[in-house]
Amino acid sequence: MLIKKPARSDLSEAQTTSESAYVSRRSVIKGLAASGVLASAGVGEKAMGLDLFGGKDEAKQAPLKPLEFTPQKPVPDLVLTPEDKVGNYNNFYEFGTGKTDPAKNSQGLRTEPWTIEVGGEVEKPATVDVWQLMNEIGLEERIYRMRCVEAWSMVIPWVGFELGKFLKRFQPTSRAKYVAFQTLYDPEQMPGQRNRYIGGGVDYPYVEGLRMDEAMHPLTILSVGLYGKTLPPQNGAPIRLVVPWKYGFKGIKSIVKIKLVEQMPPTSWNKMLPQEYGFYANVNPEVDHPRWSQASERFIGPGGLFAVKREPTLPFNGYGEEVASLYRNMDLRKFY
Ligand SMILES: Nc1nc2c(c(=O)[nH]1)N[C@H]1C(S)=C(S)[C@@H](COP(=O)(O)O)O[C@H]1N2
Ligand SMILES: [Mo]
Repeated sequence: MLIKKPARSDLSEAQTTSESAYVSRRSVIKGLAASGVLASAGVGEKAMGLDLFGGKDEAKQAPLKPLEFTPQKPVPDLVLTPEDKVGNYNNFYEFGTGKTDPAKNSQGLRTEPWTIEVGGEVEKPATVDVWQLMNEIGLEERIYRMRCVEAWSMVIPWVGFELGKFLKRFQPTSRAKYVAFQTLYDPEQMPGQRNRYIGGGVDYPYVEGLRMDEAMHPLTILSVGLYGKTLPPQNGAPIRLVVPWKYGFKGIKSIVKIKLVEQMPPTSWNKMLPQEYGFYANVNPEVDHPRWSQASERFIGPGGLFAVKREPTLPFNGYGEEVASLYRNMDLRKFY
């Protein structure tokens, strides 16, 4: 897989140290998990107040469990976004529209038990227990760039499995042309679903969709963890979609329903502002958002506020070699 490597000269010592520190801690965690030393919960990562984004309101992080997974081959030059930033700079409007709101407001989300209902154009519809699935499906690490449509980006070490492998279990019929996803609808737990102001005016439940070939592409994953542990609630616990060549809003969180369908399904941001957010939402530096340029992005990496770097945005977020062929005959200005 193609991961954008910053030039050597762009790397500060702090950045490279942070990457290697993660790798060694990860193997420790894996070792402990394998030897059964860690029961569950709070692997020493506690609440992360993030001075960069307003550290006064420290969120008490819900306990996370270590996961067993196949690590991705190390990419020496890759700069990861530190874990505390991945967990304290979020979009999850069900918990508020401020970047630190999800970390503050989602820690009580009940993620166990959790099931996903898979249906529609499949021979074998079923409801899947997500925690059971995590134990048997075989998890792998995927270090992906993530580019939000708001022109900021991160590099996140996800843990998950290919959506395509998962969908095959249900035997899609020949009529399945698209996949529709739905987030939990539970106004009691999600303040943004009780109050339009808190929820940013989104029509809940949050819904997303992919074309069948996009869903079956090996880069597309369902993620159940990051940095070696189960997903923090603010990142979409216990299971969310990750499509690295598309804008972040395609990565729907806390999924409860997956339906294979014949027609292109409605998607939340497209319903709200169709002239700004398309169904495809492929990262494209040449097609600007009506209100801002998409030519570059702020990379949220290690270091303080002034270490945030502006970098050029890459077509398909750097994954063009793998995915450009999916859109061979399409006008990407029209199908944004
Ligand atoms: N249910 C739901 N999923 C969502 C969102 C949301 O508001 N609700 N925001 C999206 C947006 S705009 C982005 S950029 C990513 C952010 O994922 P992260 O917070 O894990 O980085 O989640 C996406 N998934
Ligand atoms: Mo986003």
